Amino acid sequence: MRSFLNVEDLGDLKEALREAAEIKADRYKYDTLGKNKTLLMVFFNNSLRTRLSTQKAAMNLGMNVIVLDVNAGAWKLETERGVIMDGDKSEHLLEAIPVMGCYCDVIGIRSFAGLTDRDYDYAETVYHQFEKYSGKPVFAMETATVHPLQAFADLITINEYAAKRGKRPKVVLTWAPHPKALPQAVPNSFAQWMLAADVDFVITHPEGYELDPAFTKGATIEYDQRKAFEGADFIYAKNWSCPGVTNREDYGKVLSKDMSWTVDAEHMSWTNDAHFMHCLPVRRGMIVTDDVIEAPTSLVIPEAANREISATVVLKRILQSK
Ligand code: AN0
Ligand code: CP
Repeated sequence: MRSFLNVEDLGDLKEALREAAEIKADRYKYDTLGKNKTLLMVFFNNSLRTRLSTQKAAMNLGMNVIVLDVNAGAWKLETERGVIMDGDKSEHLLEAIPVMGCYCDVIGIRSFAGLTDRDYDYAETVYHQFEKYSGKPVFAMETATVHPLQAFADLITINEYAAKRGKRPKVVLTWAPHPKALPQAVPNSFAQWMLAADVDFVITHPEGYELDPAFTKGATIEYDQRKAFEGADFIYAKNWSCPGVTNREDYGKVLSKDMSWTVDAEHMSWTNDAHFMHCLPVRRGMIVTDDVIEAPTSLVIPEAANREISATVVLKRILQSK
């Protein structure tokens, strides 16, 4: 695997889940695979889980790790081509990327959507520049439109807990309110991965929040949140800003802060005693109430723990295919 962005990059999902279970049973099984190989993690945005779990995954495989926080100590980078660099940006990404490629064997990239230029974001411009100019295999640690390490960890978690229920699970992705504009990467990837998995999948959100059909084709969209929640085994909450599908000018905007969408105990009472999930970080009182996130059915911590597993599988695949 030279690039990890979409669910198809992983190939057969059942095989990937089998591999995840193997790693989970013995996470050091391949601890010499990465000897003298260096992972460079490049962060253009903040992170807690991705930073720690991906570094841990690399250490499980015996790799060395370098972390670069672009906005904390590196030169300010220009990303557009053809500009006169007379402002505050000292270096161009087109030099920085091949230089980064000189010092490592694999590169992970976190580069969120800017949420102002839909075409630029949805073309995955920054990620593809790393693919093209670094000379190394690359993987997404949340890029402009996707967060596949998260979606893979979510699938691993759903697979584990669905097995305990003994039925094909109903999984619901619900929009929930948030004070700031957030990217669509997490819901895009979650939808893409759920549609490739063996689950009944429903998406619910207020009108205007339709996700890009490239990620949701084939999913059931139910605008009535209560109807969507009925019979659900897993409730996956997430805020996202307007994807600009029905109205391009609204791209990246906060269209609603409707608190009736906050997942509380009453919402959960409509479900089949569902597990609550969220990728974290989460704002309590906005996305979910304290009692729901603290309930025994909440999976937010096991889900975060599985980030180490999804990252170990992905790095292992990258190392093995070199
Ligand atoms: C980010 C997002 O919504 O994409 C990261 C989530 C993993 N969240 C925030 O910026 C709060
Ligand atoms: N879920 C997730 O990716 O968290 P971080 O933004 O803290 O890495």
